[in-house]
Amino acid sequence: MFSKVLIANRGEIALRILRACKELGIQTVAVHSVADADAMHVRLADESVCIGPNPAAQSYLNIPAILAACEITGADAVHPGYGFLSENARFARILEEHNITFIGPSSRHIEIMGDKIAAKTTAMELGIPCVPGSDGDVSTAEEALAIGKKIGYPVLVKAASGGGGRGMKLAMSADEMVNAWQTARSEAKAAFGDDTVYIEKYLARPRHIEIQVIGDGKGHAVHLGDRDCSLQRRNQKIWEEATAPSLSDKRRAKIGMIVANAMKKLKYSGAGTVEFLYEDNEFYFIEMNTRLQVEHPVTERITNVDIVYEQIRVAAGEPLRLKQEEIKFWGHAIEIRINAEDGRTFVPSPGKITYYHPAGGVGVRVDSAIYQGYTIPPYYDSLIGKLIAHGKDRAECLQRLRRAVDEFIIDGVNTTLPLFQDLLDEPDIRSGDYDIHWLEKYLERTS
Ligand code: MV4
Repeated sequence: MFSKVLIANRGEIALRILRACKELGIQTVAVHSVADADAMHVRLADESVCIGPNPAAQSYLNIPAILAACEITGADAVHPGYGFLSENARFARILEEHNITFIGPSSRHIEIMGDKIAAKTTAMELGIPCVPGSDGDVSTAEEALAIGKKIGYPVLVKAASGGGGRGMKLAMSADEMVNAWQTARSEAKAAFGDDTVYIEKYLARPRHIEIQVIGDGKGHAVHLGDRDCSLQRRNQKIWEEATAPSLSDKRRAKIGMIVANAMKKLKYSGAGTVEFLYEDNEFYFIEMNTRLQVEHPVTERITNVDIVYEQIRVAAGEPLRLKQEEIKFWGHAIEIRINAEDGRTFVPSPGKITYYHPAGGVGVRVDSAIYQGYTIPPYYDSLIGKLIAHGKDRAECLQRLRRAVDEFIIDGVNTTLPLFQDLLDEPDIRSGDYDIHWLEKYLERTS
């Protein structure tokens, strides 16, 4: 096992990782920007190193500064959390070369999944169902038209270096194809320095369902079930639940096994998420995230698996203790994201927290690194906490979530908590009947 882990992140996820390290008896190093000197993860870590000024590019993304912090403190592993350097294959490779363990998959797997064409080709080879589309990149307008004719419109032109919704163009018919293809290419070139694009059949009203996996890099892997993350706005999820409300146990078990078997074949190491669009009872692979995700707690609640603890153990070369047949799914969990933002306009609201009273009680978990008197800096993501409710079924989970949202108090900044009070009254939310476009339509309808 590692003796000292450096946590290359901030906020609630830095604290989440710190907690797992403490339970494993591992010393912790926090790194922070100037503005984060008073942050909770810095206070609770055994050691801390200031790695640079406030902009993330000069601190949390500053690879030389983080390497120097490893050297100064003698850390033997780095946990990247999510965002920042968590899916940076170059960072993983540099650590590998310095004999510091990157707590995550191999740089090779990060690289494959970062290239959306390579990811899709790999998924297909591993027997994962994919959206019908081009066989790799589409480099001429003639090819684009031929694919449109073959798979039928509407189609989406996607950037190979994109992901997370960036760099996509819709073509409703052949008339729009050449323009969509050309625009997607030039936008991809400008955004990612790579004009490689591919084409897929456009799914009009899918749900976003993802499968959590963990592997040991030696051919053992398990799935930890599914999450529905369809409630999102501009590719920012706000509400995630496990298990997915629309899925029968039979379909759930089937896709879980397909993904677990694929991860075994790939010899995947660490935690990962395979993302699907789900429409008319069919799954279509879109991307794989090679990191721990914001919404991992809903899976932890229904499986009783501490994902971060297991992630650290497999990174240290310990065998995966989990056996698929021993993983049981109990009840239902919902996570809501508390952002320091206006709940309607989503305008960020940094500033000082003048009063803080988190929810608690049966079936409630709060992951947050804020405290009364803390000043939320304006430089980073506005996620300040996650409220996770759990119950024997979705109805009990919703009841506890409503009770917990009502009792949560954060004063001094605007938060998304009032939005969730409204959402919990919506019939579609109560019945679980929503797709990836539901929230944007709701916000328009109620503005
Ligand atoms: C799609 C799609 C419809 N059809 N692909 C957006 C994020 C990126 N991960 C993939 N995305 C989509 N790909 C096909 N063939 C619709 C989306 C999409 C979306 C997907 C998941 C969650 C939210 C979304 C919001 C808008 C569009």
